[in-house]
Amino acid sequence: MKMKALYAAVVLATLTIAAAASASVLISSQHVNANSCFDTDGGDNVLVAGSINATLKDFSLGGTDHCIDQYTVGEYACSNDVPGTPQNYAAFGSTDCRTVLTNGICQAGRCVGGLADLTVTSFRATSANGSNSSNVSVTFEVTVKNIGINSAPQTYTSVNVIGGGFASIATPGLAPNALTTVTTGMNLVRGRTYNATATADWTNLVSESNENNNARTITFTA
Ligand SMILES: [Ca+2]
Ligand SMILES: [Ca+2]
Ligand SMILES: [Ca+2]
Repeated sequence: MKMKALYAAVVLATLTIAAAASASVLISSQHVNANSCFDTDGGDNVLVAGSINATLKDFSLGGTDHCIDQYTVGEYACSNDVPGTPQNYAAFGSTDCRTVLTNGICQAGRCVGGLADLTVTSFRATSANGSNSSNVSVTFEVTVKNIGINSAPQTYTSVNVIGGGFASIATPGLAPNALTTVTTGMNLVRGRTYNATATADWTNLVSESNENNNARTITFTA
């Protein structure tokens, strides 16, 4: 059989996708041979990534659910699976996952709910060389990673040096699995040993799936 993409299908405004899990907005639909359409996720089901197969005359049609963008799932369904719709159509529609699940996003062709999770993966203090004064310039490098499944907007990362100082550093928004390194500097007493803690999202701008993994503490000698 020849393969033909369903994307080119004629749009029929009369066909709506509606099922238990969601109500996708119709993008396109295609008449197919009677009772030839099969959907692995049983209909307009945006919580499961499925695919459909059908035939039109001697052509094979098909499509696999996929993410149109970060928030939107593209969902395939057969009218055979959708009560109240014309029979023997294959349809493609979209659903904004934020309307289905709290903090919903599209991931691997389905909607998942979830939150960002910021954590400090590295925290380093480096003293400047070459000065003989009693003070020394110390640079702090903090790597913040989003290990959650949803994006985080811009946040603030703190560096708190006990007996030394405090800094709040603007930290860019991070997609899932993205990381960034931010820096700040302080003048500290040369030769003194300090405890310092770096904390991601210290002003608590972001709701995270784990709020207890945001801080990392080091001991260093300036
Ligand atoms: Ca699906
Ligand atoms: Ca489906
Ligand atoms: Ca966290």
